[in-house]
Amino acid sequence: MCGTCGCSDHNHTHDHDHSHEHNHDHSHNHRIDESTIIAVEQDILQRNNLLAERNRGYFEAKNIFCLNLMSSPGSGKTTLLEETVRRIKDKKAVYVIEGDQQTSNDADRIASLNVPAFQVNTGTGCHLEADMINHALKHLNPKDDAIVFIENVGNLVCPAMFDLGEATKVVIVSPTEGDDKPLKYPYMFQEANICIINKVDLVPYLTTDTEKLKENALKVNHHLEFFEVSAIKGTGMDEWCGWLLKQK
Ligand SMILES: Nc1nc2c(ncn2[C@@H]2O[C@H](COP(=O)(O)OP(=O)(O)O)[C@@H](O)[C@H]2O)c(=O)[nH]1
Ligand SMILES: [Mg+2]
Repeated sequence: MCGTCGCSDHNHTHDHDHSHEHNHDHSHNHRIDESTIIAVEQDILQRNNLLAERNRGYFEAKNIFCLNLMSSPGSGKTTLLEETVRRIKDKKAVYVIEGDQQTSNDADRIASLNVPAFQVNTGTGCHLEADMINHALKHLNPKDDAIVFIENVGNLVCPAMFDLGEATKVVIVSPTEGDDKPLKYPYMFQEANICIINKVDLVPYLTTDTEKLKENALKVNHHLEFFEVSAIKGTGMDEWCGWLLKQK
């Protein structure tokens, strides 16, 4: 997990006032006990969980429905969000928190729809954490009864391990990725409540079996609820948006 890939080294670019002075011994001949690594990972996750509970309390007090959208890069999270926002923004106050390692491209795409959007750049980090959401919420200051969408950093692994205080985790997968991804990356599918299969317009051109994809996802999480959509063509968007608006 993250302790291995190093992404838990916070390097995100929101303003904070702690010192960045390091005093590491960079020699490579020391050995780190495995239990030390586990303890550090547990500390990071425990701290994150505490902050996530604070976010959850904030959402509950304001009757805000918050969703955390996760997928590999390019599955269509931002396109799906754009189309969703277009369809529901006159019925519901909508806010979007965008996570990416670099650039404000996605927040700019959402903001051009006249919806408040806040970009978090994680630098080398490969997932969002609860403190980044807390920071974004202070900027966005969402109204009561709103929907807050979080687009996580494109990654099918690490985001699954970090609770952000959301009510619902959504995994998005597209048929271009093949039908075996739920088996190869089970944690993401285990953690999710909803699975959106996006880009169904491409199915006729691919060998991916959508039914097999769903079967594999249900093998790791039999509670998953599915939506099959094409964010580009609009297929399935009525069902998805109808479900969203019924949540609160
Ligand atoms: N054919 C097709 N392409 C899509 C669909 N949704 C997104 N895309 C394309 O997939 C690419 C990545 O989309 P983007 O929304 O940026 O993905 P993200 O990285 O998950 O946010 C873009 O070229 C989109 O136009 C879809 O429903 N059908
Ligand atoms: Mg995106």
